[in-house]
Amino acid sequence: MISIIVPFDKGKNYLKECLESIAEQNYKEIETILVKDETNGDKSEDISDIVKEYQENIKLKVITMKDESGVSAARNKGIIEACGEYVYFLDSDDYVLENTLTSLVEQTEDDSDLVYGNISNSWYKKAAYKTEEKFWITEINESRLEKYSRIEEMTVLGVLYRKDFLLDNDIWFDGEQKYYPDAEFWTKVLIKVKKYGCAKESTYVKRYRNDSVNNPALSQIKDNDRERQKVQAYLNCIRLSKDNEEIKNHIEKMLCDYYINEFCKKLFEKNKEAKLLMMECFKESRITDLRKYKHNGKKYIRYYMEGRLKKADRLSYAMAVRNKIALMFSDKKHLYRTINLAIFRRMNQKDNWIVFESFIGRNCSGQPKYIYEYLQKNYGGKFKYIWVLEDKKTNIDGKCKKVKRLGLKYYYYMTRSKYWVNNARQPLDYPKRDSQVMLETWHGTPLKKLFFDMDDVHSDDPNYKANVYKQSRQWDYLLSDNPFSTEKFQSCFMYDKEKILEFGYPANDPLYDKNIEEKAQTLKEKIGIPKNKKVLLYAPTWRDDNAYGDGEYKYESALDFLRLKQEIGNEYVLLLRTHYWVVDRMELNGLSDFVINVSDYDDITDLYIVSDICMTDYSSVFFDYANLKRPILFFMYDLEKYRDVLRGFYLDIEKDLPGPILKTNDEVLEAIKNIDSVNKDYGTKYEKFYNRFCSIDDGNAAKRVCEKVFGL
Ligand code: C2G
Repeated sequence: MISIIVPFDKGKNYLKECLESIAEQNYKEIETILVKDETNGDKSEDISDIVKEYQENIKLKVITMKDESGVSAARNKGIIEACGEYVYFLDSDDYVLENTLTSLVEQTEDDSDLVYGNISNSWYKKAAYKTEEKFWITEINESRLEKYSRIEEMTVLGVLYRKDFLLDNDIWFDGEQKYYPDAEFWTKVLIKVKKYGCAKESTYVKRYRNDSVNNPALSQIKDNDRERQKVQAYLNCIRLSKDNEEIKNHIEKMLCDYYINEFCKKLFEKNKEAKLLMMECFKESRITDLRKYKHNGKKYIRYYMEGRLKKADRLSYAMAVRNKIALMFSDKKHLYRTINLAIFRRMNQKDNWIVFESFIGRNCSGQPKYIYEYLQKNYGGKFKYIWVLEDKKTNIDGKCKKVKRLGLKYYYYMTRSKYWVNNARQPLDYPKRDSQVMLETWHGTPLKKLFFDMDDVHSDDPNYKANVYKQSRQWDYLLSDNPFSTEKFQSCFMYDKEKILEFGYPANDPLYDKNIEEKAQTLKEKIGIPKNKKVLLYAPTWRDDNAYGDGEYKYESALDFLRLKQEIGNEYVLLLRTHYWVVDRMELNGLSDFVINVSDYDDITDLYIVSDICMTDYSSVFFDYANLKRPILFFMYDLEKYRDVLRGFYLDIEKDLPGPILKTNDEVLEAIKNIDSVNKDYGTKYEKFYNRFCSIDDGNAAKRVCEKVFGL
């Protein structure tokens, strides 16, 4: 029998996936020992429902720890409780693929001490696991050691241990080690192991955690003692391996690399205890060959071998100053930031300066545009208006200063202006002054789950949640269009309700303009829409998992433009509006008199005004468009994937949407051709939807916002 040892402190969702993966194992002769940290008493997470669900089929036994905590203590307890011939460590935030245990067991022989398998890393839950993720086989001979370049890579996971091998050799986890318990345990194993096997079909999936704010992994916890513990782990491994030349050499090599490349950075700021331990490491390791290290590396090692810690501090300080200067001149961004901090920050702040930015400077649109226009019209010269843009040629009505995003002038105006009005996230590391006021208007009512409400993050940046947390702490106000958004923004941004302005969206003000019909005619001419044609606006959103790189997404849709042209081209033109993250620009061969590509048109509000039907997928555009009470269609050709893997929704889409969900081109055409009956069918739902999401918008949102934020 195999005893699977699962330490748990928090993270119920992860735990469920983990236990589910045990239940799905082909191999059934198992027991599962869940060691639960309850040192927090009542505050510890209640997992009784999960325990109940899995109790029977994976023979789940729960042991609680009330006085001790940490992975080391939990695993040791698990070993003591284990009844199986073999033990297998599985962390509660990880999972195993179906054949993992069977293939490990198949490779055991009577006298083998252990069998090791593959370890793979993934950001995703099991349903979305991709086999192309980083993958390595954990060999335990010399070549396995070669694979480790850092002590934190040494892992006890993915391995089936014969329990008696551990007990006979007195191999336990060090209870003192909170962050790096695996290194010592694994060093002991490597020293003692005699016979082992390898199971190529076994896969342990180590899951990265994407929410370091609420649920940090051990490696993400910020703790001043972390570095000391790491050096202690090195020291213990060096001591343990003193009679095994090969293991000792490898650990010393890792130690030197870590010491030179990481530890010696800002040595002068380091904890004394960690430095003394590091000195101890060098004393015990007796490294003789320093030839492979560069000049300063050699010096650093010598100083610590000779106990001259002050000298090493001084060298580290000189290197830090040199690196800072080099960085400043190697990269404009650093230079500007330094000038900003050294010069602009010392200048006084201008109380009537306002910086506007929409969609990271890509255009002049959204709430910032309409707040700007309201102020220009009603308060003209009272303020100085600054627009942040990627392209300074962007057309903006009224007198304003245009500055290039992230250029030197950008820093100048950002630092000196009292107000910032934005509709996306500001640069992560922007040093905002306490006296500045930031109005985050955001850009839509969310259908798809955002930030802290998402389970997995499939877009590029794994630090998404931690970043948005940092950014949203700088917002003084967050604008909301309806009570629903107010509720969701509190959870998705972890944001205070008191700072949310539920005032409606300024960008929807023009949708209540009495002269909207005339405006539509003027805009149609400007865009080049033939007078005799009706307009279908197609405005889908982006796909998190389909990108060229950071913030550069691919166009993806199953919409068949040619077929649409053939069947409805006489009556309609189609305005193709890709999302602002999407960089692909479609070839429209043979479609020029049917499709007008308006992806680069500044303001989507104008496009709403000229359209007779709006078709989207999961984008928030329909919440705004619904203010017009015109028909809305939802082309959700990839609904299952988008809902179950990529994002998930805040609404019950079958019940709440104000239009039909269409999955094929046939269904799209059918709906467009019968748009009057679609209107009829969705009349009641539409009205309910309008009352729930659009009832605050009335054409005066900009006024309300300006009066509150600028004290007018
Ligand atoms: N947008 C656009 N063209 C599109 C899609 C969106 O101009 N084809 C603009 C609209 O102003 C829309 C906003 O970008 O309201 C947000 O678009 P979403 O597709 O919803 O995507 P995202 O930028 O991820 O915003 O809470 C807001 C959203 O749910 C998240």
